[in-house]
Amino acid sequence: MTTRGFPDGFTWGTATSGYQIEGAVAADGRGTSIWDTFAHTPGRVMNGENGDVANDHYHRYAEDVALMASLGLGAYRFSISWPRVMPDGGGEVNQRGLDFYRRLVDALLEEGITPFATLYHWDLPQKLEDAGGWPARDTAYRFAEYAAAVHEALGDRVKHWFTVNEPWCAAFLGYASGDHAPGLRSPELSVRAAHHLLLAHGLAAPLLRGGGGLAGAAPNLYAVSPASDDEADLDAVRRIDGLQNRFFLDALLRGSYPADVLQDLAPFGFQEVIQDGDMELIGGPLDHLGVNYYSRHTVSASSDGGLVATSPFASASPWPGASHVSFVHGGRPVTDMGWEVDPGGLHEILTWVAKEYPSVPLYITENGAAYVDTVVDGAVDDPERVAYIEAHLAACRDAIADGVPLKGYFAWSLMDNFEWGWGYGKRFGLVHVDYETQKRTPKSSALWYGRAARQNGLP
Ligand code: PNW
Repeated sequence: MTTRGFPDGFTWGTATSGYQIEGAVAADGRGTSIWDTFAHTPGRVMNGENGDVANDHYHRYAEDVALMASLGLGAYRFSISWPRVMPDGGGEVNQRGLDFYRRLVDALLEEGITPFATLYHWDLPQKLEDAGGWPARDTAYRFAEYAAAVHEALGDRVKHWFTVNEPWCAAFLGYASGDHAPGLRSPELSVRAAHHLLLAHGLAAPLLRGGGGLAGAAPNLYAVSPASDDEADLDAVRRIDGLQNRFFLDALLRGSYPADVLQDLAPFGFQEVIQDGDMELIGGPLDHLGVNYYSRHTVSASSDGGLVATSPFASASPWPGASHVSFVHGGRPVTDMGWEVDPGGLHEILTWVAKEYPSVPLYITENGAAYVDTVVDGAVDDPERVAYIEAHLAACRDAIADGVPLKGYFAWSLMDNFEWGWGYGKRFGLVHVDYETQKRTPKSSALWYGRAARQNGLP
């Protein structure tokens, strides 16, 4: 029993994000976000799908919270929609938008489920994009204004905060490859966006720490390995690991960007974006670090491979300074996203982070897999997802045994949802969603995971 167990107080949760589940895009004074605009632009999302209705969670949150409670889950990571709270991105606060999150949080607390709130999961108010978006420094100051408004409304109830989710995706899929909103293709803009997303974190974190709040960021990290021992492939690893992992972690936890990445990004004018005092803000105290982990990248300096499919329409590179690098298959089984399953990579990332950036408490803020699920007699049996989550939880447990300060795990996702450029075709949920009827059906993975949560260990 003990070897399958986790430390007392380990947090077991699931995660979602606002645009992916809420729907109700016109309700209660919500403003438009860049994802509304992007999804309504033909050719951006598979089958022309969008988040207008999504899982209708805005109206069904009580049912969804009851579902979490019935599964025995102790925590829930959700994101707050900036344009619900500030329809124009700054200035006037929309009380009705804040009220939704107050109702959600109260419902969670009533069931004994600890809320973990993320402030930015990619739904930038369109008004701010029109004014320059993340490449504009002002967006970081508007984010701080938004963070202060949210903290004032919810800070008495929410103690666990994440500022930005996956700034790599927001900057490089949004502004370099154009696979995500706002769909721009400029390496110069993308590196500006990356810095300002981190600056936004740095400005907001101190505001969230008031009243006993704990603040962190949630970058997506990858294990990275070379296709061969060739020097050129090792340099490809350096570049990809640099931009995906070290760029964000060094900034957040050391208050500096890695020298080699600064050099790779110099052709895009990156140095000029950084102002005096920025790095002190970005590298300020961090109460916890969220790690989103899905897979490993195997990289080559040759053009043998391709890009990782970040949307069905992917074409441009999301890797400024490494656009010559290609991604090859490492020979592991893949999920329905085409992403390789590599739990060993999670152990590698966790032990590496704990060694390089010691003493910051860690959470796995996302981990999970898309598979093709079928409903048979009102039930969904998804043994592949159970195996994926079990193997990654075992990697977490082993990392804890190796001394990694891992405090909790959030499965992505509570339920099937709008998977960005892929629309509703990719299902990451522990709970199946029928988009015709909005019926929720716990898959066998949900029942398995609930058992793990209740016994604080692998079943
Ligand atoms: C993350 N990539 O997105 C997000 O935080 C979630 O909203 C999303 O649903 C989940 O992972 C599954 O995709 C990513 O192409 C999107 O490298 C794309 C990539 C990575 C993460």
